[in-house]
Amino acid sequence: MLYTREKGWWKDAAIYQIYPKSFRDSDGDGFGDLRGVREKLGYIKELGVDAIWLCPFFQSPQADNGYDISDYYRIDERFGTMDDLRELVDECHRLGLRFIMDLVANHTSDEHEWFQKALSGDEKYMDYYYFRDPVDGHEPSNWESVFGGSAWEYVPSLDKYYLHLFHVKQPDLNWTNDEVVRGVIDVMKHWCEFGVDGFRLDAINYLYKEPGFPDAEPEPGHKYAFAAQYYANKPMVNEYFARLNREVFGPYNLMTVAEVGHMDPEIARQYCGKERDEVDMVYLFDMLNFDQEGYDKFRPTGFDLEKFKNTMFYWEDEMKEHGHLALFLSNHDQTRNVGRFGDDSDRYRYLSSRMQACTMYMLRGTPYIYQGEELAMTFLDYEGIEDFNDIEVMNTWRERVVEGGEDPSELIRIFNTRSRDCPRSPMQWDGGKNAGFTTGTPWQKVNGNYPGINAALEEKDGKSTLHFYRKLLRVRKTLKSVLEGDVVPFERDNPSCFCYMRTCPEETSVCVSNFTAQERYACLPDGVFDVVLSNYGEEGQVRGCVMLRPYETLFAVRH
Ligand code: TEU
Repeated sequence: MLYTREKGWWKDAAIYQIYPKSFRDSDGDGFGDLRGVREKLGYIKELGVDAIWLCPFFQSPQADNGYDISDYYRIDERFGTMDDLRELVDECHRLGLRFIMDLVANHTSDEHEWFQKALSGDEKYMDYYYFRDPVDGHEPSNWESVFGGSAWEYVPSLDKYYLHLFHVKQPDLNWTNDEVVRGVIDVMKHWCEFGVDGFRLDAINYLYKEPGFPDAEPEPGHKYAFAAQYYANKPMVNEYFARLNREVFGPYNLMTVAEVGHMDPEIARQYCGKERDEVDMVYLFDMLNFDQEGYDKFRPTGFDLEKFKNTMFYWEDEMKEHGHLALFLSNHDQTRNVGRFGDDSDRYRYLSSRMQACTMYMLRGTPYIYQGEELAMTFLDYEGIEDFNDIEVMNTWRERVVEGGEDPSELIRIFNTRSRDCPRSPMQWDGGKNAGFTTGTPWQKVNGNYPGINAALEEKDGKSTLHFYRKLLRVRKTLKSVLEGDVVPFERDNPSCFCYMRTCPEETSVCVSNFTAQERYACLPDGVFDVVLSNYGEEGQVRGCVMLRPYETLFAVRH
């Protein structure tokens, strides 16, 4: 059964993000799969979301957990079969859930047929990627890969280097070659015909690289340089978006969310502005990186409410006339939020997670809830480097511990709280073996706290984070001010509270959240407000200056 793709459905939708490898394993091989996702669709539907976004499940050597695709037309057998996907998509549609696919078009796997042909010296396919001659026996430029080290890899048999902004096994595609663009368009059309309802476009603002790959300025003492100014958001990206829109997104009436980093608002407005036909919304992947030194997540600086407020209010304001933001607290690249922006101790985990959800998801935009966030899943408890998997962790360990001599236990602590492995630990379904994720040996270790933190327990406890998320998503849909209204900050200088109004001609609502473990006051705008959401179970009306208990949040509508 095909679902009618209705234009603009995403405007008041909420989306659930699934990392299939860690979600639910149906066949005991330790690896989450498509059938596992299908088993849990009832749970997802009940949460109150409108769509699911699945991270990549295509054939892949898994060097970057599926973001390195070797065949865009095949399902990796660890995830299941084409029939499993058919059943999953059909079942989503039966339940009224849309299906969003992750499209990785900036690079392929080095095991993709195109790259294999390029490696064999076939010039046609060499031009599908960026192969360049050595310069004075070295890399063609000093660009650094996102995961550390040079972004160029030498191929002795060709005496050339190729560009990989990410993993060495993720060569960048050459989008200035029209055959590449047509190849990607074919892939997209294939999946549109299959019945997907939208694309999350991975690292999509990196598609065009400055010709000549000019050297960038390295940090003092560093060999390679962060060169985003030469590959992020080049004007050609607008043209690629416009073409994809003309040929695919428009004709198939797809929802599109562009994962983009290093953004300024003017560019964000170009990508998803109302009068342009490019993409529907932007997912600013580095939006929450205000608690670290620059782009280095492993040099945390601590949570700073002022910076958090400034970031959110700034983007809301910049995008208010044109554009649509993705709202998120965590994802498969960003650590668990409850301890990051609050307190994940037994005492405050519930209060803090629910307060963060209310603060973020009642803003203007589309909520993206990442698996396990609705259970207030926490940081990891791994003891040694052997428990970790991610490439970023491995590179950082080599640089800072093996070569740099830093304290290994301190780095393990940082990895437990900041790494990409953190949100990728298996979903905690119940208190049984491996948290109900698998009957086999999980590909990544389950967090030891699962007997006390899992979906079954959350289900039983009416005051749980899970129940709060369900209520929040329900309430959100009923309020015009939340779906359409402006975001108007108040108590801007309050060092402990995050407060804003949502206003539209018909209605005014307020969100007040205390981000500290102490009692704090916040003064509401004029009027009497009916409480519609509260993490302390508050009911009734509020007015004037309210005393907020530790991590208390209130969402209320003017009477
Ligand atoms: O990420 C794009 C990106 O540049 C960042 O999210 C970056 O990988 C991350 O901050 C590093 O800590 C996307 C995917 O979300 C990510 O999982 C992939 O590794 C990456 O693209 C390559 O496909």
